[in-house]
Amino acid sequence: MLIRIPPSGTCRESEVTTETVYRSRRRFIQRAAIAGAALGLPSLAPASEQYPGVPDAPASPWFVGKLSDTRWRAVVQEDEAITPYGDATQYNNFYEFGPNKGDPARYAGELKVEPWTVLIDGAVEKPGRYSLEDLFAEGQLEERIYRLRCVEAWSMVIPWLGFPLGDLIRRVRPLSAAKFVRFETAYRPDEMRGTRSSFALIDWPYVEGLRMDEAMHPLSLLAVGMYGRVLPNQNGAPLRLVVPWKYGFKSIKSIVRISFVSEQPTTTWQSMAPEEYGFYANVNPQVSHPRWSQARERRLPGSLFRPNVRETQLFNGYADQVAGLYASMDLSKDY
Ligand SMILES: Nc1nc2c(c(=O)[nH]1)N[C@H]1C(S)=C(S)[C@@H](COP(=O)(O)O)O[C@H]1N2
Ligand SMILES: [Mo]
Repeated sequence: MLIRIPPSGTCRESEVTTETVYRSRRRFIQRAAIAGAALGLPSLAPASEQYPGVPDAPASPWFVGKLSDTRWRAVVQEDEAITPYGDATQYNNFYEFGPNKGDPARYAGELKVEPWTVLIDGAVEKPGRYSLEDLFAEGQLEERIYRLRCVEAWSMVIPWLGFPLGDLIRRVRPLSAAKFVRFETAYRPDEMRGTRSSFALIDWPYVEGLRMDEAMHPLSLLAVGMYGRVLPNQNGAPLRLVVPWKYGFKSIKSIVRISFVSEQPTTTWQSMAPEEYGFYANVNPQVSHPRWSQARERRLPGSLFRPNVRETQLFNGYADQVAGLYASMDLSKDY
């Protein structure tokens, strides 16, 4: 395994993508695009060539514009196969559309993802209701190939397309009172049939949160796409969080609100079963869930006869990058 982001303890964030590298890369891409156009060549491999068989999807002009200037494969798991698109889009957790793994694929199409706005509020200099286009006006799309480890002990490897969360946070300028970031999913009973059931135990909207330093970490991503295209609705269109060193439930989908707050937010799973799901939810093979071990995981796709089981890694394999965030914490207490 190789991750091209150096350990957080030993590098400054500026080394990850310095402004000059970023600008010269953009210039290079622009020049390549112009040269390619002159020769009648495509400037960059289109998404459909990188991911053959993945269906194209209609996308807004701003997304298409960003896609043409994507930093492909910015973070890569060199020796782990990408989960087939079919598995990543048909085996989902998105309780707003129902409790079964197939429900999101079946029903998430009922969610209207355009137009979409995100409310930025709380302790921040530039609060407001932003379109995605405004939110990421200055951002360059990056492809990040990350493991996703669900607390239910299955995992996938997904090529996300998104923007570093830290860049957005810097742009809206949190005030010093901001210690945590709180995220909220859309709550639209008319479009989300899972929220209409009176049997659902969840108190909607779905809420998640990160400590400010976790949110600023270069691995934290706001995804708008995957497999070279826009996010399918079942995966959290049009905007979802991806925090690869934490259990999947932290990676909140279909975000409509991002709040800068001074207290640790009450999050959905933690409030439902605090002994089972913590606020931190860092992937940890040594801290069992009360009802099952977290030492191993089923990498999808698998089959009854070949379950494809592997050892779960501390921080989902991203310990070199993120362990420093938790140096003074007892991970068995702050699970
Ligand atoms: N709003 C919302 N976000 C959510 C969930 C959910 O039920 N509602 N499920 C979480 C869980 S438990 C997991 S494992 C991941 C699954 O993401 P995927 O379906 O894209 O693989 O989404 C997370 N984000
Ligand atoms: Mo999950």
